[in-house]
Amino acid sequence: MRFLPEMGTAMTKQMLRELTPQQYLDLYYYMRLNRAVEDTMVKLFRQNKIVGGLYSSLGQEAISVGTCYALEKKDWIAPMIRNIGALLVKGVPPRDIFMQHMAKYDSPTKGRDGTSHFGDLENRHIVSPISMLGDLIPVMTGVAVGGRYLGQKIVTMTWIGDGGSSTGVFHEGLNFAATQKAPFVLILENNLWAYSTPVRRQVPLENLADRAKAYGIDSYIVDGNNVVAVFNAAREAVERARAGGGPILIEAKTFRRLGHAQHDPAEYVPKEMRAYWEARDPIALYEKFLTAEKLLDAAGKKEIDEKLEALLAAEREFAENSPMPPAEFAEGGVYCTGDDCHPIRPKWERPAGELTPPKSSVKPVWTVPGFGSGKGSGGAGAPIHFGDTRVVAAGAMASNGRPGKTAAKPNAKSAPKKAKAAAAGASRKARR
Ligand SMILES: Cc1ncc(C[n+]2csc(CCOP(=O)(O)OP(=O)(O)O)c2C)c(N)n1
Ligand SMILES: [Mg+2]
Repeated sequence: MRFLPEMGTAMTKQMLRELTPQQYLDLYYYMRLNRAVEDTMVKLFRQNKIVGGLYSSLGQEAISVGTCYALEKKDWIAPMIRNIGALLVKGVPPRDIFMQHMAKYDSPTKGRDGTSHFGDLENRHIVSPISMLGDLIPVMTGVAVGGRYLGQKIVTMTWIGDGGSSTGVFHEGLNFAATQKAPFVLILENNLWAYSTPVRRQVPLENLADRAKAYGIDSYIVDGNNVVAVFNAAREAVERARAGGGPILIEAKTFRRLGHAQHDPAEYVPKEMRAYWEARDPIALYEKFLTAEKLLDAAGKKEIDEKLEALLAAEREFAENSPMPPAEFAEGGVYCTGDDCHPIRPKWERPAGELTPPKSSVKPVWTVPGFGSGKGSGGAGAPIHFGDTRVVAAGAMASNGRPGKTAAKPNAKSAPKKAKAAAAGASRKARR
């Protein structure tokens, strides 16, 4: 495990990899945008214009923004409820987020969803959130492995909470990602609470990054309220994953400043705890840093304030003016209806040579006889298709463990008992 900048350490440029002035300011802009979008939605919620639940990433903006900013355009994300910042970095316009929560007709799901269950597979490479905590880990591992299969050199990323890291699928997914050496980065946002359960009451670990040890993968611990530290950790993890180093877990330590959602006043949170974290607001901390480093002055800040104000007023107006969907619309688009819904096709047809060493970045630990000799649905050679591989009778196995020339399919039902016993003995021998 590697420890990046300690919690509470003051930010200095020296301890971090240098960023360009534009990168420093982008991180600031996106955190401000993240907060402004959520502030606007709180207003809409209080006016009863938000249809579903409203969650908040107040105080956690540095995590969504700093991690997603480390990705390239072609990379894939799957955000959860507190990752609106990641959507914004990926280029989702605020109006889509507003309309989605207001269930408006022009929203990405055409008013069928009242929160953030939407993605963009075509352009921005966003997989929709899955409410069952942890399920996105195997899904994004699949996307990562799929991208490698297609030679795309992509990295995938998703986020999980301290509570979500105790689900079974978190462990199954991370184990799967580790064994597959998937180019996948998992961000564990430890905000100390899962609903009203403090992290200490649900997991006996000081550092949730330790979960990575069980799967033999590397992990980082980072101050989740320090956007540059988060970005640097994510950038390093993304580079390593892209280079074939396998998945990496980043634990970002932070605090959930509001309740689980708007309905929850979070009175169970000790006052001193809240006060401690409020004093470590990621945007206020970063503003101080930018000012001290002369990257932002009063005029620059005013410019960003005005830009955000104008943008959000226009986006909110658009969203409010969008109609509600017609009632009869509710019954459509519930299930995939084929090409008009989901015109994406699996791309199986690649020659085995492209997928096996030395071209493949994964070393095989064993080989399958007949691998690559099967037929794909289109009739061409299918490199991963075991159905057409000749089944080798144990007796036909040559002493080197490879199939002999006259392989025949064994028929368990009709084979005489004696022959079956001999075959079983031979296969035990072959295994030895
Ligand atoms: C598998 C599963 N179990 C329970 C829930 C209900 N649920 C939704 S959010 C939540 C708390 C999550 O806490 P945490 O993972 O720490 O994320 P945070 O809300 O703090 O960001 C729970 C229990 C769920 N969505 N999925
Ligand atoms: Mg939590």
